[in-house]
Amino acid sequence: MKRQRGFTLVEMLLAILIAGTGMAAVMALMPQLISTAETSHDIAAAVGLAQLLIEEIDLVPWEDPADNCTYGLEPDENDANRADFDDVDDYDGYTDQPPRDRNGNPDNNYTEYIRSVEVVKVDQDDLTTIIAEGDPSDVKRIRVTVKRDNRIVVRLTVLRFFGGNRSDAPLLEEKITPAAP
Ligand SMILES: [Ca+2]
Ligand SMILES: [Ca+2]
Ligand SMILES: [Ca+2]
Repeated sequence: MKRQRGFTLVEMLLAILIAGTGMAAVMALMPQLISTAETSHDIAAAVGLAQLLIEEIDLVPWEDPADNCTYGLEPDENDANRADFDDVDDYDGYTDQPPRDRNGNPDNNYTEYIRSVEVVKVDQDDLTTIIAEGDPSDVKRIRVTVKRDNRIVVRLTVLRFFGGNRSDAPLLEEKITPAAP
């Protein structure tokens, strides 16, 4: 029977060196791994917060029922009270921190997130072109941006068509990862 050969000293040293190097590589990666986990948690939270506003805006009419409707809030509506918002463009310029529900109740689990909404009219024949508020078009673009620590975490964009339909899924337009710690 052949005798098992023991490790030589050089082999032992090599093994220790390799293990040490591997450990050092893992240790060097740790901050990055933690930061990636934080980032994906951050993005998931921000997408959820943006989605809530997108879904709320889905429920209001394309245009105010008033005879003389204006772009943005109509004169009888208050920008401090989202329960007043009753058409898509009323949300243009809306911002909150912490995020609030339609009745103004804050969600204190997400106080570090800032949401803002931009509503613009786009050319119905070229959906990438923004046109003046007074120009005729059957398409409004709604964009919800969620920021944290002065950086954009996510930006969701949907198109809303006259008559009530909107583009299928919100487009996750930007997903900016945080700077290295
Ligand atoms: Ca109204
Ligand atoms: Ca309006
Ligand atoms: Ca309105």
